Amino acid sequence: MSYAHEILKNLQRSSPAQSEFYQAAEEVLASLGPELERDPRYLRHGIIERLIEPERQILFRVAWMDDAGGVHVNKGYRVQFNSALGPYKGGLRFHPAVTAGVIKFLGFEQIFKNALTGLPIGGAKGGADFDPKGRSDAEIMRFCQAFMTELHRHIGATVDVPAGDIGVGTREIGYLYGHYRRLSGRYEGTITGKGLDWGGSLGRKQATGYGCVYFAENMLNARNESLEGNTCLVSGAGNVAIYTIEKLYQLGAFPVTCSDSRGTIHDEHGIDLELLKQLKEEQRQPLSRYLEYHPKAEYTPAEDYPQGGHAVWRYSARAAFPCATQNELSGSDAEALLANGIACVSEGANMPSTREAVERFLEAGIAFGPGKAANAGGVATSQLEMQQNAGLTQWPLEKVDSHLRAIMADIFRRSSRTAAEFGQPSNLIMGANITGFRRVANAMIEQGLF
Ligand code: NDP
Ligand code: 2IT
Repeated sequence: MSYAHEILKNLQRSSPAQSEFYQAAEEVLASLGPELERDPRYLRHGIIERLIEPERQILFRVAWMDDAGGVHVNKGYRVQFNSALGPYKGGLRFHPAVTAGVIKFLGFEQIFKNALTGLPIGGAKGGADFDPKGRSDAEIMRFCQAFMTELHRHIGATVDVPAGDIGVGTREIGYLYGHYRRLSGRYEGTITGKGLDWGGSLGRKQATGYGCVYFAENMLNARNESLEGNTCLVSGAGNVAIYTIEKLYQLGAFPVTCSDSRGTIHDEHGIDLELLKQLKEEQRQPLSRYLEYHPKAEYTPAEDYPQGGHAVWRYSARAAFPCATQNELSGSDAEALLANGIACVSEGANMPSTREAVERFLEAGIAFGPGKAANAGGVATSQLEMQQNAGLTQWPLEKVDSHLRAIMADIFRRSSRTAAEFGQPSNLIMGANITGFRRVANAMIEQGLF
């Protein structure tokens, strides 16, 4: 049995029923093989065994009261995965499908993503199996306060710095940060994605989506192509999807789809971005209401996709941006995209493409940007927010955006260069995994065993 196989088998035995975590670990281990052969220090120092075991996992009860006085209990998580490169850093996800395995997959990916940014941040993730849908503002606030009542003792500006993810946007960050301040008595950069008047960074809200499009443009430019004038597919209708669509328009591309958990919109005239922001960002409405304003757009309900995923990938386009959730793009979706002439896939979400889909894209040799590279602009800009908080200052938007552009270009350049070292210049999965791994692994070796 190979070394990687043995590690994965042990993982399944010691951490049962965490399929998303195995999937993420398997993908990373599969691409590290040649690097582990090249440098025997990694095996000697037990780097892989240490990397796949979180440094600390916090699991806690979150008890809160709804507006009618009913008591609810949710599971809260913070997985502090690796701190070799800096304070733990990563988002919080509030979604009913959250489990320990989901948080571990996200935390594991975050280690390599954060390493790729070149900035001093370790990897972590957290969240709760709480469903914010249909809850009043007061209920959301009480939940966030209950969650922070436990979390606050484990975080700090140089210890662990949470941020948003699915179900955690500016509103939730506000309630979380407010309660953190109340409990700790400190006004410091312990959470990122804050409001612009109370410590937030200009450009953080837009950063993941913008960064994901910058990454696609880097990949296409290296192939003497660009996004300009091209039809694009976007899934999701949340923070990442909205600002992916905004940047696509700014670069002269033409996004025609978006989706939420209930269905998909295809608008051949291009997605109405202002309407999308109004419906999803401001009013938290179902996407189907788009049809009230654009009756000629096409709407496909999620029920038509009982295995998960959505209709987005059935349309024809040159570039695709999966920006909703994990495993939302299957092997057959990848085949449909390829048959329709897709040239570029840039992952705004974390692990949105299944194993089978990734294999199809690599075989076809299209420009494929894996999430840990393509969506790293969000966490990178979070780190810029930490820098601003530490310096008690706020940078102009142009400065943040020029840093973001440079970071995305640098991630692309370094990942491509590493992939080329191993004779596979267009395999950015291998390139990103090995580039991120080297930085963390070397820091772990140099800092001694723990
Ligand atoms: P949001 O909560 O703002 O939006 C998520 C969107 O995806 C919503 O439209 C939601 O639909 C849809 N969605 C969520 N779960 C499902 C599901 N199971 N099936 C179908 N649709 C679903 O989250 P973000 O935009 O912040 O996050 C999207 C992805 O990007 C996630 O994978 C996240 O980990 C990743 N990411 C986010 C970063 C950030 O800075 N926010 C940074 C890097 C990666 P509905 O509206 O119905 O809930
Ligand atoms: O997946 C991610 O990178 C995020 N949700 C953002 C993390 C962060 O700390 O900004």
